[in-house]
Amino acid sequence: MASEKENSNSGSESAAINGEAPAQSPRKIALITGITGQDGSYLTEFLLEKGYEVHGLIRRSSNFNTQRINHIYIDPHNAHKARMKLHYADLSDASSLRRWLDTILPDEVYNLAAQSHVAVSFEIPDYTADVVSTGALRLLEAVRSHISATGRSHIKYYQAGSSEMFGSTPPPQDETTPFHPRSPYAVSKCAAHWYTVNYREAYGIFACNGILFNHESPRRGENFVTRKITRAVGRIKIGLQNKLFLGNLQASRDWGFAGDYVEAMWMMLQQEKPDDYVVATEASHTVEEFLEAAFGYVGLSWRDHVVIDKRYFRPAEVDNLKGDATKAKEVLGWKPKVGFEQLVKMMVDEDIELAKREKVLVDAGYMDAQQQP
Ligand code: NDP
Ligand code: GDR
Repeated sequence: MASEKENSNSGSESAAINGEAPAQSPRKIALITGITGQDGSYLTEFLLEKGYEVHGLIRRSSNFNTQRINHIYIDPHNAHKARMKLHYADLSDASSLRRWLDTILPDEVYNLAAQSHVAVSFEIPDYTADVVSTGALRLLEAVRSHISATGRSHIKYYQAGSSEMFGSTPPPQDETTPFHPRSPYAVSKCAAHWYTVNYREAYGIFACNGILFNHESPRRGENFVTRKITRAVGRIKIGLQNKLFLGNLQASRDWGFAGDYVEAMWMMLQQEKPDDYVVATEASHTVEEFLEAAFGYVGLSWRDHVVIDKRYFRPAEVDNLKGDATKAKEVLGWKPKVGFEQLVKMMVDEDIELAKREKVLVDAGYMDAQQQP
């Protein structure tokens, strides 16, 4: 990875605003917020494979935060080769969003950025609301004013909605199920959902809500329960860790593979009309069942290692999520390819390899064995 990712776009910021015809691009152009996250990395790979030019908005951080996309990053000094370009912006900064829309002139905008951790949203509710709900509004408003200034009404917008919006409404949950959110994160996602519907109805913007159930991968953040478990399984198997501290094991989730879910996002934007879709595997498992599958796969018993720690319980829990993805299957032609057992094995396999690499560092004295991920 290059040491700096300066703003690298070569387009003219003012061309579109001034009404000059922008140069016709042979490629479709996508703009992704949250490109450095789990879904952003898979979506980027997917769109590059489809021949898109992909622009990602990244936020400034004191450490580089591009680990998930380093493998596809090409230094912008090789501009003719680089089809993924990164730009500094933030969902809390409206002017940066509008500026990059005017510069990049995207055909499709994917709003994946969020403070996405449900438990953390109880700790930083104000910030979560600002980024997740008002951030979506800022981006929609930037899209609206960009269209108004340029006439580029073909631009399409995807909003990353969540099954957390259903909260305590019993399963199965589909597009008609009432929302009953149970966290500041989920309430904020509901607002973002309705902002998206409102901009579609009020301004005719091609804007879609994907209501995605939990989706995981070896790139999942390490403080979400699935990855926390598979990281621990890898480290326990290799002898770097013994205990795993968890909260509520009885919550049920409909877990799919992130690589499958980004395809559904793209499919929504290829339809003739904008709409909202539930994306789910339609199978639900408890955290305990995930533990059974992950520890069992490597011949361990989770009961020998898991310790319940009340700090991981939430002020309000979502007990049972199980999606009904009939509409996505029938209208989009989407279906998940990776099932629960395969997902668990994929994640454990990768995390065993990661633990082996950590062990090399520990044995060489470069890392403390007690250092928990
Ligand atoms: P991640 O937490 O892995 O990624 C979130 C992304 O948002 C990161 O790139 C992060 O940047 C970026 N981000 C956070 N705050 C800001 C901000 N203020 N301005 C700009 N960017 C910001 O999430 P996922 O990839 O798992 O999820 C993608 C989206 O889908 C999120 O909106 C999430 O809420 C939603 N979702 C996820 C589901 C899942 O199961 N994964 C299910 C349903 C919805 P950085 O890398 O710097 O932290
Ligand atoms: P979730 O995912 O809240 O569903 O949100 P998470 O993996 O954090 O929790 C799932 C369930 O596991 C229980 N749990 C624990 N969770 C965490 N993180 N850590 C623990 O130690 C632990 N022990 C038990 C939780 O209580 C919960 O019931 C994810 C995010 O990706 C959201 O952004 C997204 O919108 C939803 O999925 C759909």
